[in-house]
Amino acid sequence: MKPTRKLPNENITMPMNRKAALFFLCAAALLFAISQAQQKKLPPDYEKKRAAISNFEAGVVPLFVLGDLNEDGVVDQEDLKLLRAYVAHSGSAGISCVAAADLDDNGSITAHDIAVLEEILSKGPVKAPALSAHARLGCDFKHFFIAALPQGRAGSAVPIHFLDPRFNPQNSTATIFTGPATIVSNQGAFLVQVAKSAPAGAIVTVSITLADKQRYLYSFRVAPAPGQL
Ligand SMILES: [Ca+2]
Ligand SMILES: [Ca+2]
Repeated sequence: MKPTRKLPNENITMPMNRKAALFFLCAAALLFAISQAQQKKLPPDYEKKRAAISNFEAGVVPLFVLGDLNEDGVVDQEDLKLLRAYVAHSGSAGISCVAAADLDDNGSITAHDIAVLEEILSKGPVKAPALSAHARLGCDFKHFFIAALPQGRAGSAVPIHFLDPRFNPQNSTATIFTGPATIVSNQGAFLVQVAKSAPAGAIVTVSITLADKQRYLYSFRVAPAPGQL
């Protein structure tokens, strides 16, 4: 075969460089894919927070911000856009907390949830988003920072725990917004004491203001006493 005119080292070095480049590209793509998967499913401190929750009272679950579909910490028009696309079946790209899309908490995501979010946003920026414990539709918990019991019986206590080391009962506050309950802080958590006389089905809403001044509302229903329907 007639040799082509090439630089003396081109035949030797270029294929190696190409191989090396290909190898690094593949490795980089793999690492990127892994890190993407980890970002989606497992935030860096996810396991640590999960472990913390397992040490709390039985039944304590992480809370998420209702309406914050992309878990960026704010409920805004971007979330509404994602919700509209989801309901129109145009995809769930950008949504990391599907449960946050169930604004009316009925277990499915429909046009009514869009109407609820539109109504919330029509009043201006959401200053005190609602926290929810009902993650049955799935949530990545990219930013989970607080955990609580989803409900409590009359006379019992509903603990609210911080998962973010920046926040604690000393630098944050929790007060009863509405409902038959009082609140105390105890060993790094807030305890919502449900009144003994609280009727089953009553709703208790707690206003939580974190050290960074961000305010949230957490509501739970008073559960029926054992034996009661
Ligand atoms: Ca958001
Ligand atoms: Ca719904």
